[in-house]
Amino acid sequence: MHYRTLAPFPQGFLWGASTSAYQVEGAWDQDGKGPSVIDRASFAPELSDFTVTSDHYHRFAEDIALFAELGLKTYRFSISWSRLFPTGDGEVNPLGVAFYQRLIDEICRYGIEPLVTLYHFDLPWALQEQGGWSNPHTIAAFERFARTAFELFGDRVNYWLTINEQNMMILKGDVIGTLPPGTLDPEKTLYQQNHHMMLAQARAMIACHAMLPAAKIGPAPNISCVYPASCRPEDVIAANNYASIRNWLYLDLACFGRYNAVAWSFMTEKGYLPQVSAEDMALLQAGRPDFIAFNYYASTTVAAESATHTEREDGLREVEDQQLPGLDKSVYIGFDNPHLEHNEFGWYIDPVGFRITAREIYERYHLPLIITENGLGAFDKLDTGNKVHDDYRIEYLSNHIAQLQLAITDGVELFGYCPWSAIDLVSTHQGIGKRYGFIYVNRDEHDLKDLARYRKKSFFWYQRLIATNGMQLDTDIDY
Ligand code: BGP
Repeated sequence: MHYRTLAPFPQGFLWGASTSAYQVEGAWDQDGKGPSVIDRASFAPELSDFTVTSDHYHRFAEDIALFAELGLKTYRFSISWSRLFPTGDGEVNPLGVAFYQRLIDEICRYGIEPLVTLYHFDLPWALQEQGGWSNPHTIAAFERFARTAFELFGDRVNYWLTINEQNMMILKGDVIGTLPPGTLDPEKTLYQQNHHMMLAQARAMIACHAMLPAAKIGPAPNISCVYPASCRPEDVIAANNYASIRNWLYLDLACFGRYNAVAWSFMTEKGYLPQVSAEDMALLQAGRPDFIAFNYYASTTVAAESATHTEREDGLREVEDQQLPGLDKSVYIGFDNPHLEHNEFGWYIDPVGFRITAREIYERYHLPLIITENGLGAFDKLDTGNKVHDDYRIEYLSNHIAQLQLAITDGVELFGYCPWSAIDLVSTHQGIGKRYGFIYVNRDEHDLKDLARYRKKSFFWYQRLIATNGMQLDTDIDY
């Protein structure tokens, strides 16, 4: 459908940017912070660890001033659970509380709306040692953590996110999740963990509504549209299966309080069914989100399980795609999408898929949407004069935002956009060399240099875009 006129971005649209605690704060063991699963994980030795990252813990005032200069209307960040509760559910750490009080005050001082993720991958290690999300005790610990955050910060924080990318933690449980290495029956364990996280999320949403009636809360999964590799009906079924298992299982539980039928059949068939009680289902029914936040980086393409060849007679090619987590080749096979290009890390670049994803989610749940991650990871180069000419990032963002405007014109109720990331930070698996930020942090994988902050070209481009409420999308800008 071609529109003669596009709907503008709504007044008060929350132009923002995102980070997460373990990727940006550093100070991993300072001022009473307990270790998290991230601090205990092992990463490739040639890549940076998460001990210092961007040192935001010590430099947050300088960073927030830069975010204000950028013109951010909202800033999405996460609270480190083990900074607030070093052992997950014991004593509150007063220095951890003080840090987030100062951070939130600073954000609000500039009139920026804080958007807080409660839990972004960094489960306290003490809870992990007791079984992590396999142990139902973690549900109660999460509720306590959430209630404490609502009590401490709810006077200034109006928007809350429960759990970042719960679906990725389940689908890639061995890589970013809380699955101990060597777990027997990993999928069954993960789907039980998923059920517990869902209950924890429901409890947090109920608590938020009771404690902060004016605040809004929602989940933040990673959602991507799933294309069939061809118009073969079997490929369409495969795409449908994958969408249910990758996307709708999580959002149906959060928004409808029930299990997705196809995902349930998949778990039954595979022997992955979690233990679910009638009380659990009543709780899931009672906890409802006010909005849906989602992260989008790329689309995915799958073919039917019957395609046993890596190269099919129709010329389509199987791929091992990083964006295709939870790959179960007996249900769907990841295929190349010949219509799309990749970034330097092999992720498909698909702005139209962004529009499709927003439309699909909105049509399915009819809740307001906000994007909490979208962006381009690249090996940025610091040029003379401390400049970073990241035109590729500007192009990526401009193309994606243009599709968001189309989605708004399609009728999608969208109230904010927070690209990843506000400032350079350490990538979940690929070190500091894979950069996403509008602000360059002067360090390498192991050489911390001076950690100085430099505005990239994309900084000025996004600043202008925000100032025009999304009107000036063209990519030319003096730098
Ligand atoms: C999302 C995570 C972020 C961030 C981002 C980019 O899955 O929520 O924390 O890491 O992906 O991924 P990466 O750092 O692997 O490039």
